Amino acid sequence: MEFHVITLFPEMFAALDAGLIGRARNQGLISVTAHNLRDHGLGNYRQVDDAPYGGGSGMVMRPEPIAAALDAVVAERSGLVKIMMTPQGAPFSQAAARELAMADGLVLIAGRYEGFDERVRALVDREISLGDYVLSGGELPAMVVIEAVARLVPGVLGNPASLAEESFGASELLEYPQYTRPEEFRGMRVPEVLLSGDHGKIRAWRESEARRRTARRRPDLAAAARKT
Ligand code: 9D3
Repeated sequence: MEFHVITLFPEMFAALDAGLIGRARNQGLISVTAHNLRDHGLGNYRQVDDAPYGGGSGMVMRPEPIAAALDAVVAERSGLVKIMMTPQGAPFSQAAARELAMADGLVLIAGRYEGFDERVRALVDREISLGDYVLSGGELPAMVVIEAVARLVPGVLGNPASLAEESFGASELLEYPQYTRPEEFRGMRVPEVLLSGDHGKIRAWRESEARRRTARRRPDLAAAARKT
């Protein structure tokens, strides 16, 4: 699967050289290419932004450089889903990641400044937000989307059992508490049931802990899980 990003800060995407995503790229399972929006900037100053019509503070991303960058990426490629990263987009979710993983590739547009010229919306297939908090641009959100989607590409996760287990959706429970060695750490002991070797009892304990924890911490998920 191909991931393309249109950004003023292509160097930020070096973060995706590391870890699972880096390995998947080296194996040729996915590719990640950051395209510098400045290369499509206007005039001698390669301008990509301008003052808002009607006045107001801050600068707005002009549509032409984004259109030119999108055209350059999409040329001679098919099956790419075009996505704008914006605080006004649909909240990102595991369900959205699953949908996007069916595409041949994604083109993510990461903005800076106060936002995009409204007409950029006409150039994309969808708009995604990471959630209701203020960031400085769309680069980190774009990386989050790439990581979440790339993990769903066959072969990227070494261990497909972990993929089967993590069917995280609107109607799933939080994870049960996990322990490893030592049996006692700073006076805190591993629950006796996990040392018992009774796999039926262990399964029941994990399920009830997952329910209890979800009810306390995520009543929204607990309500959704009750309906299934
Ligand atoms: C503080 C500025 N805001 C009010 C004028 C508007 C605003 C503009 C641009 C707020 C954030 C941004 C930059 N953010 C993104 O490009 C972004 C984002 C985010 O800030 N939060 C969650 N998801 C996303 S996706 C892209």
